[in-house]
Amino acid sequence: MASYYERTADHWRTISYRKAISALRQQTTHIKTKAQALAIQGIGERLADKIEEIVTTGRLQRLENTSLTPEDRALQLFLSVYGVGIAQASRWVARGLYTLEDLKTKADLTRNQRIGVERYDDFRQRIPREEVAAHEEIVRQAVQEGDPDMQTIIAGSYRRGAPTSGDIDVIITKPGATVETIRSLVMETVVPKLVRQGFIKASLATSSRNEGSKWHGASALPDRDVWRRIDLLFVPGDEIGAALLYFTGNDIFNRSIRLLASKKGMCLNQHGLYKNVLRGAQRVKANQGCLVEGRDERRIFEILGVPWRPPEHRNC
Ligand code: TTP
Ligand code: MG
Repeated sequence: MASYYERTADHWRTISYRKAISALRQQTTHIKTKAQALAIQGIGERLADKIEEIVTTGRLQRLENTSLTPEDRALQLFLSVYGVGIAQASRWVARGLYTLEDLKTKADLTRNQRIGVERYDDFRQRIPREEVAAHEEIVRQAVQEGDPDMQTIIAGSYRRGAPTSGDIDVIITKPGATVETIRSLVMETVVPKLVRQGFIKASLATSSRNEGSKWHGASALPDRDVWRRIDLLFVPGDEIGAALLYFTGNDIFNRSIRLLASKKGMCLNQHGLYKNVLRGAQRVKANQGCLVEGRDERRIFEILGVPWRPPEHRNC
């Protein structure tokens, strides 16, 4: 609400929201009711109502109403296109672009964004569970034609038991294999083969940071014209436990288990659980620490002292 009022140059309301936010931040207990909110200096009736609404419903009607202007709607539309971030979306809106057609004809799109616009409806559709499995089956066959010992595992929301998924996350791994071995099999053999088969429709460029350990793209089943977002994740055998944990998510669960690790002087990431991690101010890591466990997902829970949570119970 504060940023909405800032955009509409309503200074008085902007300031009152800012004050309320900072007063809320300073509370040591969780504010759950209107009465608790009213007891805080700087929070009046109407703000207290909104706080209670957020706590009880998880949303705020008034905020949802702010997306009623054409600019707000355009911004939200552009932000939902694959490959588009807030800075780019805002620049397009400021230039007076409002529709996907405007983007196609008037914007200077990257290759990823062009695919995102052209396949907008496809990528927005949820993917039924059986279809996720069918995509993985095609990938698995191609992978195992190249190396019979290589395995594929579907992670993400599918592994958490979701009936539909936003994309398809496929881990490719093999005991003893390095990320280089897996990457070269996938990039030199599997992807070209699946492109020739017509299953892979497009490769999407990824940020250079993760270039080496994953491939992003789009795929479609032989009898269907709907393109799906698919990620192939290259996981060395030694890291499979930590990678399963990371790529199963969800992101909120990941955040809390990583925080727990850091409170115990350890560090958890997609490669492993590390101990003897030195931290300075703001918990910033001063060293990498030494690897305690990477291979076994259950062992990571044990070492952290957390009872095993099956993937279906990680929907936080
Ligand atoms: P996603 O595929 O983005 O999420 P998802 O599979 O849980 O849900 P969806 O059906 O919408 O695809 O990412 C897969 C997992 O990777 C996610 O569950 C947790 C992890 N992850 C993070 O921990 N942080 C992140 O910012 C992202 C993008 C993913
Ligand atoms: Mg996913």
